[in-house]
Amino acid sequence: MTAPLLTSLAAPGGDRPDALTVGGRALSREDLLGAAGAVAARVAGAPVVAVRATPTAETVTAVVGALLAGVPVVPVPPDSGPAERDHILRDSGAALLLTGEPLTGDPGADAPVETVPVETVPVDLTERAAWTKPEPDPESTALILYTSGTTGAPKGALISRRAVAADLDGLAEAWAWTPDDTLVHGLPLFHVHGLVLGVLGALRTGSRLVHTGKPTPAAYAAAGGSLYFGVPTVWNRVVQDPEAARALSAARLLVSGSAPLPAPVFRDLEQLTGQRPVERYGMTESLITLSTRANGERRPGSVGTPLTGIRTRIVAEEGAEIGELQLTGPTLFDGYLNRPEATAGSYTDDGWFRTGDIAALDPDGFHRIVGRASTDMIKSGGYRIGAGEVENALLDHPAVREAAVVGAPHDDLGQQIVAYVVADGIGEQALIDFVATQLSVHKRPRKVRFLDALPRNAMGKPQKKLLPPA
Ligand code: MCA
Ligand code: AMP
Repeated sequence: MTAPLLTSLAAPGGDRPDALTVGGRALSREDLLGAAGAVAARVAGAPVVAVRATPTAETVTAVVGALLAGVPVVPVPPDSGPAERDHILRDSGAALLLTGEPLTGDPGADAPVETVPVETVPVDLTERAAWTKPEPDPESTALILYTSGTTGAPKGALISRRAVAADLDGLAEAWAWTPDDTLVHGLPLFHVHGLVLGVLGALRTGSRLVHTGKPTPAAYAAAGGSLYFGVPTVWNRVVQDPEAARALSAARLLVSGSAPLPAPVFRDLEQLTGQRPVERYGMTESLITLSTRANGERRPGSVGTPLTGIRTRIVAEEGAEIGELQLTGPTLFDGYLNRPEATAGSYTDDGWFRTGDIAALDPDGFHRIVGRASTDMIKSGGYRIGAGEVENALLDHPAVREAAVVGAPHDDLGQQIVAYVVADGIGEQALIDFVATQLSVHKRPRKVRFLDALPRNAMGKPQKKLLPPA
């Protein structure tokens, strides 16, 4: 039986003034509960609440406050442009936006201006209120996480409290994660990795949390943690900085996920820190489902075995050894908000979730992720980006007539976004900047190639495989 999501947050004993440090601001658990209690009182009864997910203690307080009150949280990337932000607010129906940013009369030129009507609710870390109501139904929605598909605008994945709790318990078991740990990371607070594992995981296990603001090698080295989280790009940057890497030798566990960890980075980490990283695999829709173990073998290119409660199968074509990875278990999402067809399409007829990832199973039960079924899902720096969303943003520019977006191999980012466009009278940088003003900054192309026409088949469908090299 899984304990309710926030049970251990208020567990007695062991509190310390720096139980959480986020963006340089330290809070005890009592501070957090008090300030989050005030948030809970403000938002209680709302159907859903958005949170401007800056890497701050205010964001953590806002999320915990809404969860205390049982109000589903929609994290909004703080750098998202109006097209993406408006979509998230409109689609989720959030009428309240929690933010730690001071509400002055002059928002400044860079401050986002919502075109969707939303009431901004300030989060004040100095407020205190006791929240004494019991925990909401475990089957209710904890988070609505917007995530890209291959086409169209991002979809809101409905994640229940039960799914989050089950996943965090599975990870605590796999990684021997306890209150004695200090978790360090600097990942964004609007995705599963940084928010679910990186914040709610620390709160549920009772470990200390140091969020470094940005996940730089120097900040990781200075934080003195026992448990570190990073996407492969972060680990690649760590091994490029041998002094910072060596400073992590004292850590208990270095964990990589969100994208494949290149074997050379695995080996360099082992050489510089004296320990092999743990690699784990997950998706927004399923949370983390596979991992190597703190007390088990860790090998390059392998994401290990299922967490407790998860079952996997690989559906391969006749005679093939690799195929689509499919899952069942208590960590799966409850569907996409407002999108019954997309939800139905993500499950097989016999009820298994289709990850869209291609995997292989070793004889000892270890899983290897060998690719994705669709080239239209790009992973850059650990961010999931749908080619279609970037293509639509490009096509919104009046000078662009056709657009095709791909993920090209990149040493540091895994993949980089490259756009091929047919356009008149506009330069590369202007188009990159245009996308950055519409979507989140990490969704802008790194390169734009101008073509006279996109390669198409006889039916007129663009053929991305025939595009020239980036
Ligand atoms: C970026 N820059 C650009 C462009 N793109 N400038 C011009 N043109 C462009 N096209 C700018 C950036 O704004 C930045 O500026 C500078 O260039 C460096 O960018 P970059 O190389 O991207 O580095 P970065 O900004 O430091 O980002 C790398 C990163 C980041 C920190 C690793 O990608 C990141 O935080 N990734 C984590 C994603 C994540 O959490 N995914 C989890 C999804 P400036 O320096 O001025 O800012 S959840 C998930 O996947 C599942 C469940 C799972 O398994 O975990
Ligand atoms: P997201 O929904 O943003 O969490 O992205 C999920 C996708 O990230 C998965 O479908 C995989 O393609 C990829 N992914 C996550 N972890 C790993 C990993 N350890 N190895 C390979 N791919 C991964």
